[in-house]
Amino acid sequence: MTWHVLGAGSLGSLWATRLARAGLPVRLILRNPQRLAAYRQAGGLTLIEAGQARQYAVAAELPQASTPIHRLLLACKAYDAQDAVAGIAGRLAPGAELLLLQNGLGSQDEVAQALPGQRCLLVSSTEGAFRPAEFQVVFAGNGQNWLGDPSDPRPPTWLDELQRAGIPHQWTPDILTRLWRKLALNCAINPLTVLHDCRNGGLAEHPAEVATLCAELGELLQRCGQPAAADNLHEEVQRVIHATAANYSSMHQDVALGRRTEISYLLGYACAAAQRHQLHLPHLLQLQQRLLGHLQARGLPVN
Ligand code: NAD
Ligand code: KPL
Repeated sequence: MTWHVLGAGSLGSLWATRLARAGLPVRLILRNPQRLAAYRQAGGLTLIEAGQARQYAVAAELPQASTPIHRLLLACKAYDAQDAVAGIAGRLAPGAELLLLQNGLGSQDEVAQALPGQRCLLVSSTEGAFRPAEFQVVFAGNGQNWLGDPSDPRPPTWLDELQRAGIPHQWTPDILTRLWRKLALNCAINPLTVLHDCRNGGLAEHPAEVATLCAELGELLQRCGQPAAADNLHEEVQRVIHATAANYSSMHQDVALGRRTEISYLLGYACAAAQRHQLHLPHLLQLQQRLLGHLQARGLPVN
């Protein structure tokens, strides 16, 4: 069964090269003829791991190719997911499976609603990768990929292929807990690093702000039926701030590079959920307003 990977960005390239390295059939789906021509010119995807670079000539095609898709890794940003899937929906075979790699929450529902009858597996990834150049990826941080399907606890039959490819993974019936927990961590850390213009470790100088946000996020998780995701949230946020002290958060990097953030699927999703539950979380709301103002002032999208 061919793995179609939509999006030759950081994580898409990381997955595609490891699958190809294991001899598994992989095809990249690139956005348009210009990207496809540039990819062919580059000669493949290059994975840089522990300082060693190796190129893999992974096959590539356009969204409108005619072959059916049975298994798709959707590896674009959350704000691109719905449009990206619309571009290949007509190619999905009956019973096709999609792995949704997007951070945050909201995009998964948008995709699933557009594809009734297809199985959407959700992925929460703590691996780290970045692109030093087009069609090159640096494997920057070991982590885990949690996979699950909120509507069906049975694992898919192909997890052994991830094993063969050396892609760390764990099937979990509680994928929503994982996604909510990561969303809460990202809401407690990422916006503050942008507003204080600091590395994650810089938040150790703002303990009261972090504690207040964690308390509100904990309330939100409880109200949204995610008590396990609320467990010891403040302690874990402090642990992550400490463990990743030297790093800039992903949102800080996006803003610094003038790139669109995934705010609508992180803090935006959290604030909308609070509103839906008529839960008053003044500090979270104020954080959202401050962040939106910051993005607007820099000419960046606020969605
Ligand atoms: P990225 O921007 O590096 O890659 C996304 C790719 O998708 C881009 O190449 C883009 O051109 C492509 N794309 C978008 N729309 C497309 C379309 N319609 N057709 C074809 N290609 C399309 O993003 P990333 O860093 O790989 O992140 C993907 C998701 O994974 C995000 O939600 C991110 O938050 C999450 N994530 C990333 C990391 C990381 O270390 N990079 C870690 C954990 C989670
Ligand atoms: O996931 C992160 C990010 O930067 O997006 C961490 C390191 C957990 C900070 O929220």
